[in-house]
Amino acid sequence: MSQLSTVKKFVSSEDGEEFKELVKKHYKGFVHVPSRELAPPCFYTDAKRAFETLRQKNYYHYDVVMAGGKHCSRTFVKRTLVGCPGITYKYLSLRLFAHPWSGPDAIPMMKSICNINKSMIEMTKEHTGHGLCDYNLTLINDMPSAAFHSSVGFKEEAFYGMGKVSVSWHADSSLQNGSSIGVCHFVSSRKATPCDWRIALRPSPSGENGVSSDIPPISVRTADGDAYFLLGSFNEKYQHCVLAGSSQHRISSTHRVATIEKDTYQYILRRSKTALKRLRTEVEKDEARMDYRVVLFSQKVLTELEMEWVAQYWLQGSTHNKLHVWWHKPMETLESLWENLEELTHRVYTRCIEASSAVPRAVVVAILEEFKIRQRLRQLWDERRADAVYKKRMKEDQRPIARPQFHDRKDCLPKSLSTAIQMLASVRVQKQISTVDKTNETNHHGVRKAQKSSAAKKKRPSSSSRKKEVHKRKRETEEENRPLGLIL
Ligand SMILES: O=C(O)CCC(=O)C(=O)O
Repeated sequence: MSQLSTVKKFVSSEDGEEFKELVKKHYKGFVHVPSRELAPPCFYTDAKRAFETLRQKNYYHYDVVMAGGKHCSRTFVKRTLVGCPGITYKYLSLRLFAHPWSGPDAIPMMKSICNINKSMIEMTKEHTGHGLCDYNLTLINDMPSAAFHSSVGFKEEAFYGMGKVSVSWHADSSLQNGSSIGVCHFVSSRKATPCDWRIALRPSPSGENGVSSDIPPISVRTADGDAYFLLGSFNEKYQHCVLAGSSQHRISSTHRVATIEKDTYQYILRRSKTALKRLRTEVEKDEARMDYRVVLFSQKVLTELEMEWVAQYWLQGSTHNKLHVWWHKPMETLESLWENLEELTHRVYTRCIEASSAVPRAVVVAILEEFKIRQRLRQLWDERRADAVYKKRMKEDQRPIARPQFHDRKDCLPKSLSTAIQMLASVRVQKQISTVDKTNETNHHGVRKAQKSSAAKKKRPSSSSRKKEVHKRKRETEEENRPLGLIL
């Protein structure tokens, strides 16, 4: 069967009434505004100039992302992120670090993007059903035309035969529920050739959120300087894609309300400082009084700090670091917190090995389990950094740098935790055996006592002491397995 016979129908903005009806009926929340209707009047010139300046100053870079968290690939578009100071944005397993658009250290070029953002917020608010729209960042895309990419080749849109795809079907991730997305876009020249870049929309194929996947997709032709909005929860119900124009390159600025719960410098700084303070107090205690919950919490934070922040930042190479001037001090602070946490972890580990009989079993279990997780993640990070895509498709200054750095010192743990894991596992087994021994002793005494009393009272011994012991073990195991959320 030929591919064309399997493609489904789509409706284009050039289809007139049919298109208008379909949008009105089934694409509520999608609004396309031509550039002449956008206020303020200087918006077009200011925004176009700002995004073009970023391009001239080489702020846009390709990303290496991991679709489905597995396969590494380079994006077709170059990107940069601008937003509130300290904000980051995670998509396809990659954390992007924003250039700040406000605050004392924001550079004028980024401040002008903050003004564009304010206008985008005002424009969004003009529409009913806009939901949350206090955009806290914009992901700016620099997109080559289909002509530019003829050597590599854009893929054809596979489902509806819509043409060359610049950004394939997706819904934006890491956004606050019910929040809008505002997009403005510009192409390289206005008059010579009409802009033939299009965006396309379709209901989420999963059919979740109550929109039937039978509704035909739409493709919308957009002109230079136009904006479009996906209002309220539209992004949660529909997918969008970008169809490449034939000859002009395009820059789009996509304003979003990103989640901030776990994605800001302020968050990880606060969390790392808390973990450090709590773990320090714990390490200074007598071994027997160490609280496994504090140990577990601090280990989870250490893993998060290492994998989600330090490794993510340095994955993007030396030029990424050079450009992200605002992040230099924060990253230095985070790496030094990581080192302090590692040192204290080393002390807890040493106690587990050297004073194993005094350390509570739950502490050994907590540290062992988190070491296993960290060991696995370190392997995965090494594999990710070594992926062939970097050599094949990224310049040297955009290839990963392996950080954090591990020191070959006595007071530090090595990068590979395999020996530590083995040692902790054997301590856990010893502790298991001694618990069983103690239990047997108790049972033995219990039985002897019961036998005596049985002899005296001619009655079967009660099983309550054994039941109590079983309950005690069950409670201990439950405590060990308690989700971390409960103790934070
Ligand atoms: O450029 C556009 O219009 C949208 C880009 C997009 O879908 C994205 O950046 O996720």
